[in-house]
Amino acid sequence: MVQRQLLLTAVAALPLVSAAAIERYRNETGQDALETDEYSRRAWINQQDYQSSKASNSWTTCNANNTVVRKEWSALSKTQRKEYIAAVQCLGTLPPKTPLSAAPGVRRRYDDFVATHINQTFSVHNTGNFLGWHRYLTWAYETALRDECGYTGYQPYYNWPLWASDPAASPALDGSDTSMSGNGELGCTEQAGYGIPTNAQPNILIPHGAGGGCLKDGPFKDFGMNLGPVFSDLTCTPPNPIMDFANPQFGLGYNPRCLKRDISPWTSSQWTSDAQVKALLDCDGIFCFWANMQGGVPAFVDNFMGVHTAGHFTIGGDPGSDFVSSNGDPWFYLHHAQIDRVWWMWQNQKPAERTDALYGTITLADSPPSRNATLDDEMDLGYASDVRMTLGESMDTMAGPFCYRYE
Ligand SMILES: [Cu+2]
Repeated sequence: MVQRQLLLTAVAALPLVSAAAIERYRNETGQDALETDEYSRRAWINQQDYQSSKASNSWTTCNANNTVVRKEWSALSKTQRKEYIAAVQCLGTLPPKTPLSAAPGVRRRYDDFVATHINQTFSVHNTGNFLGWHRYLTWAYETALRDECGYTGYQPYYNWPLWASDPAASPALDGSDTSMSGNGELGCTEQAGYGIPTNAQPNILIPHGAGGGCLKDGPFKDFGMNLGPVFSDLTCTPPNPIMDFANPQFGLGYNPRCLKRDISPWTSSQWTSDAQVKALLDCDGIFCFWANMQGGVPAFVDNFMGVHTAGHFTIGGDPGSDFVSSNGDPWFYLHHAQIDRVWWMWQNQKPAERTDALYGTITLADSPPSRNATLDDEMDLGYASDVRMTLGESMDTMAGPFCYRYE
């Protein structure tokens, strides 16, 4: 007990982001810190309590001493950022594991993860496994960066509220050589905006920003994209050559092109602020959390986008605006680490009742109608990872194959 108290004191004193980031946030909002970051400090304290009191085998393999920490991009040193960037670029040069007979457009190891996301799109979004499957995907990607590309750090996240008023000012999106690249060139200007959920039926219309074209700077300027898009909101980008939904290879045809973005402070400032994230974290039950995370039920009415979609449309573009192939832009994993962090924070406010809380069926928005997801459901990542797990094994970041937490 004494030992734990010492540890907790140390945790509370650690800054979650760089001094410059806090300084900027303070100048802008008059606040010294994000309210939601307090949830993350509490989450770690509660999680240790919960895990140690369970006295399970998992506490002997994963505990307070060996749990690894995922950090905000701005909390990484420039050297650490460069190491992460180099590892992602390495996945862009290694050969794919997916055979061309399964996905004709796959050209590199990075694409295995995109092909898997495209293949499983309709059974992993707006479903009971949405949070668990994306936790598993993000972890498998982090594992590939480490095991196959020599990365020695862990998956960083992008803490939306810190940069909600001006995402392009974030060190993750400022276009510098230590960023994940910045905005696209001004492009696709004949398009007035991007419709949510679709251009054809927009409940919310995001206005065209300063980008819309190919990335203009930063390490991923020439990274490009081989698969998708399927439902791109950005219309001036070539459609995938395989768009027949009856074809199991739909979206997987070879379609080499540049990465495009249109960074949208209009979107991030409205739906990814500290207040928006706090409202989500204050959800009492899993239905409220699961639904509001993804834009509500029914989705995207009453001018509500939800942090998941708003995070994707903070960069938008191609493939960022296509929920099917969106992980073709490496930005995806910083955003989804934050999705995972917010879930972890919510779970660990009341870990005993929330760790295994599940809501949703096994089809997207329950269409066609299907059974509820269960903790015994098996998940796989196709050729992206050899590790298989059940949905139940993905519920706890300190059990199963996982042993990590967030700052
Ligand atoms: Cu996804």
